[in-house]
Amino acid sequence: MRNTDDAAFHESLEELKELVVSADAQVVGMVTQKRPSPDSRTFVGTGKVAELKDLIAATNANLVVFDEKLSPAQVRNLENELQLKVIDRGSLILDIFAKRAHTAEAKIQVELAQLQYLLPRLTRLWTHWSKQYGGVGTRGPGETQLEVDRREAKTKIAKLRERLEKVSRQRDTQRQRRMDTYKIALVGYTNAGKSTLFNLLTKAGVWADDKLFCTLDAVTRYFPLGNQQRIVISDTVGFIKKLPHELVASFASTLDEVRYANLLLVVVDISHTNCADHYQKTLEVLEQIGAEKVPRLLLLNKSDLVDAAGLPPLDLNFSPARIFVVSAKTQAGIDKLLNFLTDYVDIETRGLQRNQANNNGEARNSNR
Ligand SMILES: Nc1nc2c(ncn2[C@@H]2O[C@H](COP(=O)(O)OP(=O)(O)OP(=O)(O)O)[C@@H](O)[C@H]2O)c(=O)[nH]1
Ligand SMILES: [Mg+2]
Repeated sequence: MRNTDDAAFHESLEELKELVVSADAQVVGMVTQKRPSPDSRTFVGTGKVAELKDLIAATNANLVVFDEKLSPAQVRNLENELQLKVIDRGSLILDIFAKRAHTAEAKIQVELAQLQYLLPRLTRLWTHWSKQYGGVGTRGPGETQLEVDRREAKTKIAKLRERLEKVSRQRDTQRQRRMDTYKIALVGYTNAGKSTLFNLLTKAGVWADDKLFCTLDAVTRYFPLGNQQRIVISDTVGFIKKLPHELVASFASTLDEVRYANLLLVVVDISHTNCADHYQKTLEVLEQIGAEKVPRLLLLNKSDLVDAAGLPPLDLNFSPARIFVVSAKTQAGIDKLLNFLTDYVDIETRGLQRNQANNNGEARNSNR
């Protein structure tokens, strides 16, 4: 709430609304405040807290969500004053992740992030609230764990880290086995259309929906392309602004699919008013996870919803030959993309095989 850039401020709130809906809650009212710096006790000022109280009474709200990160003390103070559960954007995102986590790995990752991010922000109110309302902001694999004594949390965190490392090692082994396989990963902002494209390209039935964070687990499938036998493609978790760093850290092993890919297909929803912003955020996360050097193509998706010809260029530094205007819905532009990919991967895999042959040769020579 302290953003001075008006447009970004409102866009962020619009996105928060989408997040609330994706967590199966409903928005009944909104309060904004601009001030040079947040109040250390209650984030917003005293007047705003009073305004919030009135709004809560008028709308019968049972949860307040803040768009910015709150300190554990601010959560406590706000809950005391409002007598209502208070969560921040990070907790809300965690909640959506918790709901969508299906594989063992995703569950451990969410649980770890919950213990690190949520535990310090939980108050006595939450147990009661969680039972009564199903607990947006506190449910998920770590729900029962969150009732543990805070002193036990450290031990739990250490145990979860250990389990995650084990899973990560298994992934490494699988990846080693796939060394001679060409790996493509779909990446991009949440709701860009990655899973829809993935399904179209692989005929897999991965869940795609107009909700944020449908996909949590990286799904990898063989990708039939030309005469190539050994290509896999992965669908991955979407990115978003103000993602709690605890969550990015926990999902590091899933995001390895991106880091170790041979080619990234960066998907952008060009029909979205904030697509340039989403694209920037995607580039930032790619850098954050050490994937900035992986070669990429740019897919401008949902072209059926806009006049793509009239759009300003998204990235002037990007080679136009590597930008594809597509629609996963109408399949426009997909043939052109597939033709390009077939040739590109063909050349690249020949390069890979040459490198591998050289490496093998060197190994033989050094063994002499
Ligand atoms: N009109 C139109 N809608 C699309 C297109 N591609 C995807 N969608 C819709 O956009 C929504 C999001 O698609 P997903 O494929 O789930 O997006 P995602 O990037 O996988 O999202 P997360 O997994 O949440 O990160 C769905 O409702 C899709 O039907 C497209 O080319 N045109
Ligand atoms: Mg998806």
